[in-house]
Amino acid sequence: MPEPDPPPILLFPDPHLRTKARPVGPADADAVRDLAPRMLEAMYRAPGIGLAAPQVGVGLRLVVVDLQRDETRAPTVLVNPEVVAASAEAAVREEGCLSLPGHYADVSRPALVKVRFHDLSGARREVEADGLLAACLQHEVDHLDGVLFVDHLSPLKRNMILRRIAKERKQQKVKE
Ligand code: GNR
Ligand code: NI
Repeated sequence: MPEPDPPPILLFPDPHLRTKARPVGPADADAVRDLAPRMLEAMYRAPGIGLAAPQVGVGLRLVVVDLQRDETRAPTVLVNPEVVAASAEAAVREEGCLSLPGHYADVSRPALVKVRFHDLSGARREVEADGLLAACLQHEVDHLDGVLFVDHLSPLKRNMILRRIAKERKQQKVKE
């Protein structure tokens, strides 16, 4: 199959990243079938392990993930994903985001989550995740609600990153 055209990934502070996405409905079937492979392509090229539709400017509750490290691909498309259970125990892991490239911070989240979603064929699915997948799925569902990983940091750490981004943007403008 030819590789589909990947949409550009929007960068903070694009307002799409702060907009709550709406559930995918039956009328969105064609749009989702077109968009999901293109989101996967954008994610692989970045490269990243997950991508949410708001990151490409689409306000739908649609996520793609693939944690596979070698060249064998194991894509998962999650339509209307929901975290339906989360452990009391938390885990801390370093996160980054394709919409805040080059910025990383330790984020604390529930260590285990159960995520319910629909696949591309409409079948209801559920995944129990721990480790990196648990963090990634929570990070992606956050995107659907306009939440970024920096929102989970202390104000001090968050402002450090946001100030660095503001400075980079200023430098970028000087160069243009
Ligand atoms: O590529 C990504 N890596 C990552 C690492 C730790 C926790 C979450 C992630 S998701 C991120 C891609 C991205 O920005 N998805 O929205
Ligand atoms: Ni992200």
